[in-house]
Amino acid sequence: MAEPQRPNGLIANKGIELLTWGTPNGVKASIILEELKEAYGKDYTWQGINIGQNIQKEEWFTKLGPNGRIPVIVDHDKGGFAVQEGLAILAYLTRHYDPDHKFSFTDPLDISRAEQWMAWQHGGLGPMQGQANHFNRFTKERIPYGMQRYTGETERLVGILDSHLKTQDYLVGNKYSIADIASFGWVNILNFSGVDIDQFPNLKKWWQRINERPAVQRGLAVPSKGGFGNESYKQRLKDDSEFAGKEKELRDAIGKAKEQYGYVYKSP
Ligand SMILES: N[C@@H](CCC(=O)N[C@@H](CS)C(=O)NCC(=O)O)C(=O)O
Repeated sequence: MAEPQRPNGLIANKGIELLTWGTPNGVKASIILEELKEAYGKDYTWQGINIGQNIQKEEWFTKLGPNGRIPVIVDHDKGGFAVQEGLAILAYLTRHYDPDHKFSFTDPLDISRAEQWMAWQHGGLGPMQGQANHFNRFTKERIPYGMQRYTGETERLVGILDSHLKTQDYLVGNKYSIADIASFGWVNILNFSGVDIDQFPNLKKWWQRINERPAVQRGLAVPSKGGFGNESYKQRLKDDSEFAGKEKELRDAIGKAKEQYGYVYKSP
């Protein structure tokens, strides 16, 4: 099959165009767009922006998303209005294209509750779990302090979600909404980040509940299905002994780093 052409500009002239990659932040946008498509028949166009090739740093892209990161949406029906940042994308899309509030709220207090969880995801879970991935997997040398600091912070933060979900199925108003979508992509790769989702039973049930939704599965497959979700990660541990060996070695290294710095799990 021929390689898709490297994106170098927008390709649609109506509706929403999504510029994205299959990452925990990227899937926030593709999941809500798939939900809106299923609920209201609202179609959208997407382009895969391979972040490994730094397409998100090119001028045509940063004119739309000045931060040079995915996801970004462009609304061709609103004069080419561009939106960057997951929270702003989730809020924009539901404000304009969720008239029945299937994934959003009308009560000002619920709107505030949703904003609080989404702000928490942007300021806490995303950055901390992102650094856990960085220190556990992407640095050339292993730095035990960073490994235990960020893996520990990720545990502390998902512990907060787990306690909140003890008495309710979803984060706000007991209804699946953009507040859940904001954190789902990160929780979906918790095992990859060095934290076992099985430690958090309420969170695990929430993750399963959301993961079962057909629109979520379709959203996770834009631009292509990734292999880092908790399900595929666990399956690979069973099927691939070399992978399982490397992962055990990483888990042991995280455990040792925690011991070295006297880390004790505590949430909040
Ligand atoms: N807070 C932003 C973060 C966006 C972000 O960090 N995107 C990452 C992928 S998950 C990215 O584009 N990384 C590529 C880069 O840093 O150049 C959001 O939630 O949308």
